[in-house]
Amino acid sequence: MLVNSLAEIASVLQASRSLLVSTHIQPDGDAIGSLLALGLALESSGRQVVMYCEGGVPQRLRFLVGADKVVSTLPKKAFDCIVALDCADRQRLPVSDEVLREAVLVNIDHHPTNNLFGRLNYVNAEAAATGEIIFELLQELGVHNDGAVAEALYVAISTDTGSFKYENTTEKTHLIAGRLLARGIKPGHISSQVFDVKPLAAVMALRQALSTLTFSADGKVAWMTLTEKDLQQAGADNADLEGLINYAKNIEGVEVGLLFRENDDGTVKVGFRSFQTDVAGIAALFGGGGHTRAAGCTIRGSLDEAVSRVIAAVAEVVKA
Ligand SMILES: [Mn+2]
Repeated sequence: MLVNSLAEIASVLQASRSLLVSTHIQPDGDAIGSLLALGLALESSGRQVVMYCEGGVPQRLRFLVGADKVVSTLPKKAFDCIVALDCADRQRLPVSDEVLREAVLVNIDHHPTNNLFGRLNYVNAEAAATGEIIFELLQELGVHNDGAVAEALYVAISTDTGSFKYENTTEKTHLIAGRLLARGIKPGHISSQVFDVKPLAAVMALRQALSTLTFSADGKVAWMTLTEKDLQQAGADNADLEGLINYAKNIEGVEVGLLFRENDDGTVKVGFRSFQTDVAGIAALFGGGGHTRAAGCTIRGSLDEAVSRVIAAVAEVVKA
């Protein structure tokens, strides 16, 4: 599902003077790491680059060099090229149709459900992270790949592989990580910043979520819920919820873990994690998508409705 080659993508980027590099809403480590790596590298090659991320860079990733250059509102200007990173579909990219119409849209991603919404598309579901693709793209571009870029790519790859623990981790993942370490980055320092130190709000949200932990009768499905009010009381935002879902998935005997998060706009965001079950297929029933063992969807309706509809669908698949 690659469609275009990295060489074709590189030549479009090289031909562009003014670029917008962006990533998905509610960005994770891969989103921000890929954004910074490509943005900084293109900037160092003399191009005008705007790095844009709706809501800005999450607090725990602000230690990365270049994080202060990422804008959270889009400047009113035209771009030759817009690069969407780690976005499975057009809706995940926070850029209006009007802005997109003027530019060449390049879609670089690793989600198998990517619907090739760009004018050029490079989608490699074998890549553990979009950051792996960016590593190869930078080689293709032949741009200077310094310590800041290496650190951003290391964050991208280590977060999407859960510190090289998930099934998506390949020999290539480690080879790329090795090349990044060769540039002198400090993995212990990066890991403690990214994975270990938790904001108080995240721990308070976890305490609340665990108090809602519920199981299916056979014990194979576990889920937690968080209301908008819970999050307000914890002082938590979306970034504080990253990884929280694993507390449901990682319980002995559980096959699918879920987190239901009530939004203030009458929708519920549902996260799915599994050991083997294809949860992307289940999420797709509700208009969502993602990876086989990590997926999500957003459902209109109350929290209780979302829980009963989704758990029924999950139980159906897990039973089979
Ligand atoms: Mn990713």
